Amino acid sequence: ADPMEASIEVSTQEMIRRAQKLQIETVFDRAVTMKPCAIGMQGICCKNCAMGPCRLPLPKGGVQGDDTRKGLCGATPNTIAARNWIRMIAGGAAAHSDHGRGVALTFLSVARKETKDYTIKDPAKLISIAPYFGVATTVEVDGKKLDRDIDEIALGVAEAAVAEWGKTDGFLSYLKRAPQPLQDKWEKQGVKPRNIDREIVEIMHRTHMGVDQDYKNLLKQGARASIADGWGGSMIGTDLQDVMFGTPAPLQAEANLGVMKADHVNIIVHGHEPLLSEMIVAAAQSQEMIDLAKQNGAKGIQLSGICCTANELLQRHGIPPAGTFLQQELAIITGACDAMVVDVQCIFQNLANVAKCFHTKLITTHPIARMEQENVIHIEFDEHYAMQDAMRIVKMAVENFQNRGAEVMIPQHKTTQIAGFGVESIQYHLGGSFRGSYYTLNDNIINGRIRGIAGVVGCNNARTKHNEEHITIIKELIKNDVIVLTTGCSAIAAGIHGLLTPGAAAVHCGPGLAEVCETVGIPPVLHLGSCVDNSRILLAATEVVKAGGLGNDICDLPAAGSAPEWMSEKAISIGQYFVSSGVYTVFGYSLPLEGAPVVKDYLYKTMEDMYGGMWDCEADPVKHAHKMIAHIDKKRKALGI
Ligand code: BF8
Repeated sequence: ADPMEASIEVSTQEMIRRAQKLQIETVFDRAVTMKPCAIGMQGICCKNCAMGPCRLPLPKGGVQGDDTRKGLCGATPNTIAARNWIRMIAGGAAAHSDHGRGVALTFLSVARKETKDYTIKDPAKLISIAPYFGVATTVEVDGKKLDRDIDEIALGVAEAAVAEWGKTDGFLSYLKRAPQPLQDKWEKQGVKPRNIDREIVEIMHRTHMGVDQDYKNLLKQGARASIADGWGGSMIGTDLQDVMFGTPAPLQAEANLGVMKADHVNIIVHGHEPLLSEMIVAAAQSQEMIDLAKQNGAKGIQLSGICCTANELLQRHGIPPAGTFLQQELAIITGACDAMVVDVQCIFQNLANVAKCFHTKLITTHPIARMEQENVIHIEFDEHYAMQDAMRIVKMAVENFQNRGAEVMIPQHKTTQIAGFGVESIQYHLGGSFRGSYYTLNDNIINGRIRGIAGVVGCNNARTKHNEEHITIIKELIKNDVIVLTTGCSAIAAGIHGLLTPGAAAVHCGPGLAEVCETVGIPPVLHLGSCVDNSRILLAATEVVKAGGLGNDICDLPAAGSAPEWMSEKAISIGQYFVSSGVYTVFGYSLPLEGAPVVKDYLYKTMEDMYGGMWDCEADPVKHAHKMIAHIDKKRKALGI
């Protein structure tokens, strides 16, 4: 791979060069030698039964040609593309929601007082979510309303939250948080999720050989499962994480591979669930471990993160992200990573091969995500003994410091950023002093200083130039006075490229947005956390609706969504729940729909009539941003502003 072609980011380029010099294969090399399957890429390969895989002929120029061969069962391109699409949603919703389930079960242990390692750090948040689960927050004693005991509220919320995954009656509790017109649309379309697990299981059933054959019906179930992710598993996950670990507030931190320190023990946490990493923070900051690090010849312990675990630790503790999804192998190639601790999702199988070339201890911690290579250590994390497990892991990393090889090369690039925004802190910065809502934000959208709101989120993808699309799109949006909310690897990229500072406003923004950011003292790009925290964007959008003056539903807002370098199934689930919540959502790279133009049309156009939001895809980042801006302008016009 040509490092300059692989990434726009300097430390990434440096580390790719080093990997090549050391003859260590990375994702960037594999992207050259392994090309994607053209038929799969277009969404029309069906491998759901053993009469296949049936690879349907590609349409030419967007229309089906003379070759109308079908799958052996008769499946058409529409059925196959729709099935494949919603199976991606099932995969993505399952990943987010199983993460959320883990959080909910841990919270149940907290509420039952089975663990002492986790506590309730934000009781106010707990009290604010309790009513959605039907849990009372006050009691009447002698005709007086008194605050209910927080432990009782916790138990009520924990039991109700865990039940959301399998409840037998009614619909998901959090649907009530959406604007009423949106709830009405879901009702009318018949896509209100009943429980989280059921919608995912039903996708697997419907896409089994010979079940649902109507692409429209399949896509409806995809919408329903995605809503169960965004307004269910992910949202509950985010909320209960905030309750246990604290609701984020803006803080300063650094970003990029340069945060690793040659004279410190470097521990990198990678994956998604903060259950373990929160404990690793506590263990790494304990005097016992700091002393042990010094005894082992290090000056201290430097903790950093990769992927969404990085975002979780960043937003609550200011622990710096060492890199995005595509930098995970490179962090080990520095030769300075004493331990990489992983849990679930977005973890390269190749990490073990890279770790083998260095002293790095690669530690898996989750029973559902193990690696077979003999150099991988498995320390299963049990939330009942959380601190004990974390201390064991940190100790192993510290003792490994002295095994470092001579060749350590940490790229000397890092930036400063402000991260940790959320629904509450946006209200603090952009709310009004009398109306507690998003009044200042709405006011500035109405007066035109802020043209609109964009959510730019999601992965990196080795089929595109690392970070180029994220950064080009974000810059183009803020140049045109569109404020950006970001999560996931996109947020890490924005931090690495210096866009998460208040100072970025003067350099990159149009005059209106720059003025607002400078007055309020916020960056033009707000880091809202990890990928499950996209639920924060749904709630922020709902707050904007509530603050008034911009219509009465999310689809009325001058807003748009984007995942410029998406790669995971989770991204499709997120994209679909944004669309199903009324947001025009543009993906970069390519979507697996070209082989089924009818399905593509349904997602890109018909869905707008159903939910107010619709899909789009644009690989060119400048055009991509301008499609979003055009949509924002269309909504401004409709609002008469
Ligand atoms: O959940 S953005 S590459 S790390 S999938 Fe993975 Fe994509 Fe990164 Fe976070 Ni989200």
